[in-house]
Amino acid sequence: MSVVRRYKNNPILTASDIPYEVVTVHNAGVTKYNGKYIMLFRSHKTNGRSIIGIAESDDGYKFIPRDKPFIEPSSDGIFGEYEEYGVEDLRICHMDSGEYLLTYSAYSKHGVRIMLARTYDFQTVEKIAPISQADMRNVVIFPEKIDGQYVRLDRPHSEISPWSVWISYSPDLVYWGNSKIVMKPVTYHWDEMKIGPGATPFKTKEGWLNIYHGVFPTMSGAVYRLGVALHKLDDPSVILGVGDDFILQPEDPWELSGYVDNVVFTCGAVDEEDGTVKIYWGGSDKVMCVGEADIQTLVDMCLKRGRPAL
Ligand code: BMA
Repeated sequence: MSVVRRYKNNPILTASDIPYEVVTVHNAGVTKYNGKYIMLFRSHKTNGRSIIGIAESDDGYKFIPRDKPFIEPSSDGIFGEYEEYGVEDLRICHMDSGEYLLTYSAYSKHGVRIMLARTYDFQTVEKIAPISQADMRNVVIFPEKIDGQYVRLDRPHSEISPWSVWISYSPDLVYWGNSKIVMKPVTYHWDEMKIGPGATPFKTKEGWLNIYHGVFPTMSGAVYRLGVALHKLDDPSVILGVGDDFILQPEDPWELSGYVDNVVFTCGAVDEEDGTVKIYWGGSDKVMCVGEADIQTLVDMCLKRGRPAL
């Protein structure tokens, strides 16, 4: 049986469900709020630039979109300057203090960087600050402070090393530093070209589970798959193991072909009390899908059939 059990009615949300004009629905952050599942999804508009929409669900499968987008590029100030080309791939971090932190990629003529926003109720959103310089994507924040510091995984671009996962720390969410590399792709492996943080990490008894994406180059383009890594609870810069095998690859027709072919890409997962996790992924940068995995199986992949992180 495959590690991730796909939901039988995938895809769960597509452009035709959205009450304003968009051509894709994908790469969504997902969390629980007030007993409901909230999805903050990316959509390409007909000009090719992206915005973030919002949808709600009682069961984590059937999502109802609201009639207006949730985050759009600002038109002035620092956000206007750096969000002109669009906002993409948002992650939601439910801090144990109650707030929901949102990190997303902002594109502009200056490159791509990460923005931080916050909401308490998914009605209003406050954009807080840019939290990286250019060439950074895929930032996920850990849902608890560790040793008094906020902790995040990020993914800088490098011409020398394949794109890898780093960790950074902050006292206030705005200024980040003490960065170091925690995980690299493995040559001639399913993730050899580049890796990046995916869903916001969640806590298990054995460690923080990080569902990440890895990319393999082929003659017909890149293939995006998902894998797992386990970070030490009290020091997430230590990786206890990286699963050697991918947990999900493009197989369904809407994962093999769409806006960008051969892509499964996650920005969100919800761990449930029954020991399963709902993993949400964009199929071919065009539709939203969901599947379920047993958390212990994912942990065992890291600890028993793992590879070193570096
Ligand atoms: C990455 C990001 C993702 C996208 C993926 C596949 O570089 O742009 O948003 O899903 O490529 O196209």
